[in-house]
Amino acid sequence: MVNSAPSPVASRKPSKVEVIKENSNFLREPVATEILEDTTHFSENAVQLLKFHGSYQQDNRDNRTKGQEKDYQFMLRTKNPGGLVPPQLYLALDKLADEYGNHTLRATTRQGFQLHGILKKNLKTAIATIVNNLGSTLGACGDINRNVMAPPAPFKNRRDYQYAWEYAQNIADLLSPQTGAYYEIWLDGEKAISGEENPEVTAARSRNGNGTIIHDNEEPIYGTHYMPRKFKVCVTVPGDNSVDLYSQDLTLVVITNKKGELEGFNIFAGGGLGRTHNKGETFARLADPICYVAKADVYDIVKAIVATQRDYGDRTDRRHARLKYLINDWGLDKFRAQVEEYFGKPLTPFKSLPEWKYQDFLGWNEQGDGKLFLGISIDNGRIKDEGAFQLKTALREIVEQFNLPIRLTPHQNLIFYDIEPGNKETIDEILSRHGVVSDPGKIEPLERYSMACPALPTCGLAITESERAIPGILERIRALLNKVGLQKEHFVVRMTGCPNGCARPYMAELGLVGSAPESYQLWLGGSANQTRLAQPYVEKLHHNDLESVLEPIFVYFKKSKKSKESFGDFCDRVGFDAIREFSATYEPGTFNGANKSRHRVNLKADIYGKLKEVSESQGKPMTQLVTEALEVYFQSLS
Ligand code: SRM
Ligand code: SF4
Repeated sequence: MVNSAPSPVASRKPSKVEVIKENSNFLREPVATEILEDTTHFSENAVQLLKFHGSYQQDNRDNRTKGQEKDYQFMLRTKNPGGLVPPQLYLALDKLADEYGNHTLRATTRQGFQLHGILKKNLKTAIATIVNNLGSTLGACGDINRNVMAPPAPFKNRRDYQYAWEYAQNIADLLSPQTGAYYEIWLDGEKAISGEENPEVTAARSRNGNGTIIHDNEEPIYGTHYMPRKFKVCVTVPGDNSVDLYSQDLTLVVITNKKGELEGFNIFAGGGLGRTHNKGETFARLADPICYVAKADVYDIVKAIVATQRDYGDRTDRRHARLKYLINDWGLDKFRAQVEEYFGKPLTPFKSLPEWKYQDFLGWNEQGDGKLFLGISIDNGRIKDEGAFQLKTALREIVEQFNLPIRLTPHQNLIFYDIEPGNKETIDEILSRHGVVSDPGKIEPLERYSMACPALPTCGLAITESERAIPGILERIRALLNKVGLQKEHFVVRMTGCPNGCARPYMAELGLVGSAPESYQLWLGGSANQTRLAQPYVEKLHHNDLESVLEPIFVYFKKSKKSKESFGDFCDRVGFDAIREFSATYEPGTFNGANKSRHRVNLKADIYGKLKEVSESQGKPMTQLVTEALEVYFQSLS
């Protein structure tokens, strides 16, 4: 049985990864042995454990050749609570990317950095360099609490923001693995010099609240088996949804009193996006409001929710192991009752909150203490030099010259802060000399609000392209919007190479989710402030069919949208039946109301019925389907 508490699934066989964790001596073996071997890659068991240390074994899928060993390389992911990256760490990562990586850095959707392309023989040096420069990769991946997110805007005159960063850091510390494995393996046993942990956190870690702690264990909060699956936390302030709060396992919202002092937190739980195509039992889910807690109880409620998932989460089926499935299976009442048991007292009701807003904080802004911050857009998080566009060099030059701290944003962008106003001009000059735009008004808004995951060639789970495909896709969407007369329109587009949802496509107004080579599931109807789930509109949209499927939808939107209604809100309001109906009878090219000359042919009722059915399921106009079918037929005649 896993841990001490009874689990409803404990009688079923634990998954393979549970056994690997159990036999690992708290994340040590077989990584500790295999890192010393002169090989290009790790064994399957070590690969699973390596994730807890912040690294994935990958191969460059562009270089796969039948019969030859894979081109093995490693991805390293940093953990930066609230996206905070000190200048020293940034410069170290920039150098590591050139010395051992693929010359790029990638800002992630959870406010971390990834390095790609590191060889096994350089992995230890790379991790040690990160730790010695105030960073860490411990727990960036694996069945454990991941990077804790917080709003990136460095407002110095907003106490609520200060609390969000403070508690993001403290919760990250509370849930940090306690095993010595990381330092033994990567730093030859030397504990890193890191910031002092808040004594309240240290006390909370060992305080037993009705079974939240596993006694006499190297990991008092996690136990020998760690979590059943990844666990994701964010802390935000009322109104600021820059963190995509509904997609997290656990969200804390800072609640202050009239004087701006911290009183407590609203708690949401059970969000998550990963799913698998054609497996209806897997799904994206929004987090539910759970309760309010006073600030003195915040660590105990975090521990109570972690313990509930630790002890009752499914350890037999990894596709059903996230907290969202436990809450979905149990219902909120049972979940709250179990949390209460670990918490030791009744949960108090959630406090009302204002509407959520999504902001990216790009461009120059006052930070509230006389200094400035600058949000810089990074296309899909990829920091690189390419031709006249020298983003990587520009960022390095700015950090070297001004020693500026950074906050990574949950939208794969970056914010420099604590900037003396007198340095604004020089920073703008450095950026423009390297072809980087600092004025967000000059960025194509579709690009500004879009995200794509890395997918090919590094991600082993990618079904199709994402990061490399999205620039072309956005250009085509813009051209189509212009063509139908929606030049000023823009919305949130997010793309992933598979259904795992790393760029959170299910929260987008238009989501493209890899479903087959060169094909995507099309999701529509999310909201601009990321508070509503989109729904799947087409299962397999070949990218060549993008225009024919989207044109009728955009035309319908243009004709029937309410004033100021966004694209996602429109799709959600009118519903897919209406969109399909409109698309099926839509005549391509008639968006200006022009009455194009038509040629009518009669079809038998059953053929017409089938045509309509296919048109609706594929999202393509009937005229187009008939044209395509006849083209094939005529070709066969010639
Ligand atoms: Fe992710 C797995 C990249 C955020 C859901 N994710 C992966 C792996 C490690 C592929 C693998 O397992 O072999 C990807 C590495 C690709 C590469 O080559 O670098 C990967 N995920 C990313 C990043 C880098 C995407 C990005 O564009 O930035 C993000 C890193 C965040 C970080 O710094 O920690 C990233 N992944 C997310 C998010 C969004 C979020 O956390 O806010 C999600 C959806 C939210 C969620 O977890 O529900 C997400 N990633 C997944 C899943 C599906 C999990 C599930 O519950 O089903 C997998 C696959 C898995 O865990 O089995 C996955
Ligand atoms: Fe890979 Fe899929 Fe995540 Fe994209 S969404 S990075 S393809 S796991």
